[in-house]
Amino acid sequence: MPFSEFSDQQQIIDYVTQHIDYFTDDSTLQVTELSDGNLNYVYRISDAGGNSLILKQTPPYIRVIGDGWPLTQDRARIEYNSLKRTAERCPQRVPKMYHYDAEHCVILMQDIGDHDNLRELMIQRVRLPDLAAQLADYLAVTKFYGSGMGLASGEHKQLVRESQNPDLCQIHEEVFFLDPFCDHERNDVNPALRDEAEAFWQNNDLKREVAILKRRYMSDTEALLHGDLHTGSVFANQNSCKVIDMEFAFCGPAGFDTGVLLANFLLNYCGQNNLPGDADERAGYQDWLLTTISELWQRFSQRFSNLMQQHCVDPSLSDAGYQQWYLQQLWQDTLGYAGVEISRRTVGIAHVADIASIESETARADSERLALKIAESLILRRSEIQSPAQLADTVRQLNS
Ligand code: SR1
Ligand code: MG
Repeated sequence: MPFSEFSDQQQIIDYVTQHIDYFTDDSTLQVTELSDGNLNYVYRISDAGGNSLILKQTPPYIRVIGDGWPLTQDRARIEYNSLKRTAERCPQRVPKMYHYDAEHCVILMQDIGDHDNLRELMIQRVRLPDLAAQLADYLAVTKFYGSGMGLASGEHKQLVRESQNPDLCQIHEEVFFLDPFCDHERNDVNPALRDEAEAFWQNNDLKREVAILKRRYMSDTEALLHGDLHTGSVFANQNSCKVIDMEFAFCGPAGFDTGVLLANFLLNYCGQNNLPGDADERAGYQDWLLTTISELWQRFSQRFSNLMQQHCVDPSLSDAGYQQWYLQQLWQDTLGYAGVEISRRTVGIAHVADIASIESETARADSERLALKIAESLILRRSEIQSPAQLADTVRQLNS
């Protein structure tokens, strides 16, 4: 019988103690529900001695909606495979996995409670000196070794097959590439932004470019993606960062992951115009965000370039001119998908706290207006904006 959900805390404790030998004293175990994403249940199980782990349970529906919106439990397998593959190449960037149970759609993993959600850290304007280097390395290694450059052809084809994730991809095909570019009933539009949203929906050049990006998203199996790499999927502290929530993973265009991440830095930039706090401090943080994007891209492209030069398994993809072209193309894809992510987080169904937490409707619309202008520029001008420096100039100009 398909597993639905644990009915009480004792069932969770029994599950953990029956499946792994992690706690020395089972008598003091406590369960705290942490679920804050849309899709799954997440619990922390801890003992009196300060030991703890996380149980993630994937129900056959979207958690925040309930069984009125069924959703495949195969997403637990997708997440498990992706976590496992990431751990093989970048063990520091993911929580350790202790147990996977395909039948019950449960993953037991390391508690990363000594890290905080990156979105929350950015809203509080916390600067993380090693973040760019850590994420650049994670992105370069996972994209390279999840592609036909780092994997033999047959292995890559096998990866493409085992990473088919049609139901979750369909959700993103709709909420990323359809809804934000038309007056869709699922959209959540600030009434104070209505005029700009209407104009956005009438931009046919934009729709054409989004269709081009969508076709690539739907048909290009270039590399194994995280698939939803926003700042809520990253946990960080001053020394470390970890990436979680891989249920949207599939083989798609590498620039989708880099783009979604970069977009969330820019969404925070837009929010900083109207979040509470000292204006100089907020402007200083906006500079830090643009510098961090630049450092992230420089480090990512350098690392990716080294991997291509030294570890490419396919001689026909080792040509230096091709590799240079590839990275430039990847930058353009990054900008395009960043524009799409910014669009969907501004006028689509799933907003982000960097802007949504701004209480005043008019102040929030001010940040959203900037977000839409940046989104439009990134999508339409992605081949003109050739470097992070040009991106920073573009963003600053739009914000002036
Ligand atoms: C139904 S909206 C799907 C989104 O929810 C999560 O917040 C993910 O970001 C996903 O894109
Ligand atoms: Mg998520």
